[in-house]
Amino acid sequence: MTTISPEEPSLVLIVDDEPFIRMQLRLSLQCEGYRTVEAQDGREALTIFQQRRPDIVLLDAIMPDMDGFDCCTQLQCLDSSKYTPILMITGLEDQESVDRAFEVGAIDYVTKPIHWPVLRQRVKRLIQQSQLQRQLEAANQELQRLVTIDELTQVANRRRFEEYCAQEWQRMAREQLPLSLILCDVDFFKSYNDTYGHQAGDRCLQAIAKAIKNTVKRPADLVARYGGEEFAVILPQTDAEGALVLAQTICYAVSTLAIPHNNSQVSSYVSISAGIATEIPHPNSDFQAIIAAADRALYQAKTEGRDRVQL
Ligand code: GH3
Ligand code: MG
Ligand code: MG
Ligand code: MG
Repeated sequence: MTTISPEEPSLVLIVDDEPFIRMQLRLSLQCEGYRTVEAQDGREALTIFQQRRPDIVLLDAIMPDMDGFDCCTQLQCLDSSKYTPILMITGLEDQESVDRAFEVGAIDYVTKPIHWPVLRQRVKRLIQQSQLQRQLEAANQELQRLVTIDELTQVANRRRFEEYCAQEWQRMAREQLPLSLILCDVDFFKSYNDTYGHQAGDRCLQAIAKAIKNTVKRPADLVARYGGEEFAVILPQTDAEGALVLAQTICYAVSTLAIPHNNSQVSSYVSISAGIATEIPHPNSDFQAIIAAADRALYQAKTEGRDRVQL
């Protein structure tokens, strides 16, 4: 993005049908250190906007072919224009034109003849504001990622798991469809850490999370790190049979990672046990019920020998 880079001057798209005004603006803006690009009507402006992604648009209102108002409307429809300020520069001073300019998405309005000291400040401030908005949006996205993703394994964290489980429980209750939950737990992981070290243990968890994630393909399914060496998979609109097939595929995927585990009592490689629960939720019931049921199934898989799936 041109705006984030401190080395590269901001790019101004000048849109006006009068070559003399374009030249005036170009020279003034270039003196201030901006880069400029020009269009002589709305249609050309749209094309150049998409090619060059300017940091601000200075838009004339009256132009042949496509005028500034229509151009502004069309620019608003582009995802890439989200934070790009559009400043209308026009000879139209009547209330209707001013109102219309703001309605179609202009962020500011300046009348001709251009008062350069004012325009200069407006351009500078509008670019600064949009850069700040972009940074805020990026910071927000990062924050959102941090509160929902498990740092070590990059799958959803416990908080996101609980939130999604509650949401899908409600949805399945409304639609009276089955919700399945798979809880997976690494077998003899304490002794894995004791044998290979905690860092190797971390890498093992990362590999397992990746294997589960690669196995679970539907967008509505959620893979989460439920606890230390436990992973959960939420499967909306999935019956017990479907969950069983997926759990078996997950166990197989983990076994084919072939991570040596000399002190496991069930295999020479790292294995997992999985417990499955499936329910068509009763309206007003609590989603914790399905977690407890999956946990019981997991406990049974452990006591019956590990490296297996229990429905
Ligand atoms: P079981 O087959 O019954 O599940 O035995 P287990 O040894 O896997 O179970 P236990 O609950 O005794 O031990 C879990 C181990 O997981 C202990 C803990 O140190 C380890 N663990 C939990 N979180 C992490 C982590 O983030 N990184 C690493 N390396 N180890 C972790
Ligand atoms: Mg004009
Ligand atoms: Mg455990
Ligand atoms: Mg374990």
